[in-house]
Amino acid sequence: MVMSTKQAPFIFCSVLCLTVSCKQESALEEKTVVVDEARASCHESMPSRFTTTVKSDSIKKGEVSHEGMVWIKGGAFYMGAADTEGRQDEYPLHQVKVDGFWMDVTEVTNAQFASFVEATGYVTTAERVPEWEEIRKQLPPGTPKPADSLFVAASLVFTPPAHAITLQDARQWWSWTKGASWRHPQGPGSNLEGKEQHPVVHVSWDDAVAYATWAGKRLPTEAEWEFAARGGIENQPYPWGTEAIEKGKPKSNTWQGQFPNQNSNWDKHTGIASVSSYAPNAYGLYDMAGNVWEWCADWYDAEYYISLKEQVSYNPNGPARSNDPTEAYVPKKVMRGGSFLCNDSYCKGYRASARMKSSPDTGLEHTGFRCVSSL
Ligand SMILES: [Ca+2]
Ligand SMILES: [Ca+2]
Repeated sequence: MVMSTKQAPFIFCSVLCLTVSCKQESALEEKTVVVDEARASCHESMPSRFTTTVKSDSIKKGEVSHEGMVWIKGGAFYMGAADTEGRQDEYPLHQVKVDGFWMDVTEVTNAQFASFVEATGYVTTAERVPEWEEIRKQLPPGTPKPADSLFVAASLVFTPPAHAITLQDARQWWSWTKGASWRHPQGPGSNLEGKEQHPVVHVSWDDAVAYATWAGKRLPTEAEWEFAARGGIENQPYPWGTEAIEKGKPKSNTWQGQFPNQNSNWDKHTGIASVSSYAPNAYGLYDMAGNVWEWCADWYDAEYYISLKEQVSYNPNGPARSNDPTEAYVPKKVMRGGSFLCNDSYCKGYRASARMKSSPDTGLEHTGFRCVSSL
């Protein structure tokens, strides 16, 4: 099987479906998810990176520096969607209290991540060859091993089609690209020149945890992230309040125009922007809406908010295990904030309460992170 970016089965599960017998196809269809447009996002139901080899356990905890961080005074807030714009997993609105914490004012940059890699020799998930024994854990039982040619170090790169398409299948604009990684965000022909202040991308959750450990920090809980994103503005849809995203001045790096083939560039950034290119929220935090999605510490559970029985949840740190009914076999972590690919007519991931999820071993061109510290 030839792997080319445009035609090829860049989505691993699609590849699997093409390589198994008819008898097994029905089981595999569970992995080939066609997205319900009403609930779609720019990367909903994307495949896992399919390796959970964690090298982060060899990273020694560093000494935290508060440079580039801001103290977020804790407090109570209502978590979830206060309007009718939310997805099902954003309800019910519920009261949460979080203790104070330090938070990076920007997404972690390529320059910062490069310092980490230089200091530790860390190799990211996307730079490693996937391992079948790990892959099979996230597939329906009995799934046969796909062709060896598909086991390559790769990551998912945004490759927009030339014409308008229906938005039912995210595989149309994501390509499983050999050689794509944080060092080569658009694939082997790309590099980080002039992108030192861009957020690092193609980092898995495991990579983000490794960096945070080295920096003496941690990933934010989902509750901390949303509390911080709201900047003290209660029950409003965006980190800046209520103004519609395409009214007034550009407020964040998202997608304007017809997704995914036409970007009007109204916000002056077609792709990823340098961190802090737009105004911060009231807590001094940049890009809490848009630019890149940000990993949180918590497992994702579509029904987590429903499960909270307490009147007020104190420092909630997520469910004990993942629960994504759309992909039952794949454990997923929470991501927040939306990205440069989020569009008002489609994803709306930049809403303060919007939740997204991905498997901890997945890297994508629109996914990064920032860190927090309690100390
Ligand atoms: Ca943009
Ligand atoms: Ca962001």
